[in-house]
Amino acid sequence: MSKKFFVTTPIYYINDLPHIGHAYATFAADILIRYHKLLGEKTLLLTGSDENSQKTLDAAKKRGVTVEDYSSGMVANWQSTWGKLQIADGEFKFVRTTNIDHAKFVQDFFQKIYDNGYIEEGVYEGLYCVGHEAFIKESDLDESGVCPDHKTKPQLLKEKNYFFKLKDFSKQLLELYSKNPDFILPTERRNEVVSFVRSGLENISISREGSSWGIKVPFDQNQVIYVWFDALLSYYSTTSKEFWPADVHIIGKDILRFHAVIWPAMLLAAGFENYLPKKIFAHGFFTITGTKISKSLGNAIDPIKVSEEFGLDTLRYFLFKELPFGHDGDFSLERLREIYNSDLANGLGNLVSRVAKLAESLDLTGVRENKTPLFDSTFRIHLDKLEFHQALEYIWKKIKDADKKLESTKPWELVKTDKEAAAAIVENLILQVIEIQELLLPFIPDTAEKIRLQFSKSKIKSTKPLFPRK
Ligand code: ME8
Repeated sequence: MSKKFFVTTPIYYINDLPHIGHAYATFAADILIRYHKLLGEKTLLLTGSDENSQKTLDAAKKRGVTVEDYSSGMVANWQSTWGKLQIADGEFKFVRTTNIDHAKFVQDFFQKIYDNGYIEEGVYEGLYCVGHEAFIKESDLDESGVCPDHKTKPQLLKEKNYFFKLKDFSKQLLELYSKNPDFILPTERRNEVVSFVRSGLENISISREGSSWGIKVPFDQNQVIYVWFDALLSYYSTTSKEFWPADVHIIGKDILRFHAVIWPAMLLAAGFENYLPKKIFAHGFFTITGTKISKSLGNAIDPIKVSEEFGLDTLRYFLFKELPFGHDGDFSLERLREIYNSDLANGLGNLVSRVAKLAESLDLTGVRENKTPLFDSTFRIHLDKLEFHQALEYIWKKIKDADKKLESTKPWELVKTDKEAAAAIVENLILQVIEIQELLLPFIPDTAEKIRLQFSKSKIKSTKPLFPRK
């Protein structure tokens, strides 16, 4: 039986259209899927829509449509975005939290935790931020009393709620982190979580009173299940058990505590200790000239527009080259153009076109089947740790090495005196190009496929540049 690989993206809110930040997390999952698929594994990429949120209701109201119409229209937009961005070659699973099977799974899970004694009744008195869909503290607000991320005043609640006994899991969580040093990556994020749990957990409210929107608590029709409890379960609610546990949850650093603290505690409480995820990777945030990306600020960048202008592979390359995965930084089209010209047009594109031209002039045959094993150990280590930036640097070092070899051996001059020696050099360069092409497959699949086709023909021919200078 082949190994399986299951990766998830966040299950996104649908109060707006996808922007470059959502595409970033989803491309990361896609890179892993393509990589594991090439290793011969059975793969699953799960993404979806987190619909049982107050945000969905508010967005529908603002547009004056029913929440059902709003949601189905928005979901169609998100699905078509992932299709246009060729996520997992179109073979991904999209879960909707309004799906009936999902709701049933969530209710059963809630009941199981209740039966296991980890849910108790209580009164929640405090603040709630709809932007975060989270219970927050006074100390989380800025000086003017608003949520610093959403610039909104939190709701003041006093209501009967069901509480999850998160505190009971402190010891097991700390053991989990210490036994599995790569459970939370990058390491700085892991350290943050460890000190958060060490500083003492509190039990958390996992229901809301009197709301009509959401999944009902199975034994109390007056309460709906807290949207995060519901959303986290979407990783498993409609996926086949053969894929459990998740190999990697890709998330942004904004939602780390939900994933690294609450989610494993929920699984432990339900007796799902065998299904604890293997890895949680919290990536960083893109800003636009230093400001948070948001529709309300009018600075959200549409990934489809950028990919139409510069090419999908350019966008994919840029996002993972520009920032080490896990760091924050700015997204700028100027930088994208710079990197396009330096790395793709002058780097990769130029090497491929020079080698193809030389091969054509020497009448060389392409490589039908590469004998070397796919992906060397350095590359594998980088991808296994989601070190995308380092993996790309590793590939671009190979491009530079091949360039240097071209420059130092000058086969275009050698051919005048020793055609055989020139052909031997170019044949070697063809093998180097093929090796580079294979390493590129998870990152820039269309380009890699074009190179493969060009260099596997019985007669290698030069073609138009892969990346014309812009
Ligand atoms: O939090 N830069 O959904 P969400 C990089 N529904 N990544 C960004 C980004 C940016 N500027 N903006 C958003 C939710 N992201 C919940 C998740 S999971 C069970 C429930 C990415 O629509 C990043 O991955 O607010 C972040 O964590 C995610 O979008 C948040 O998406």
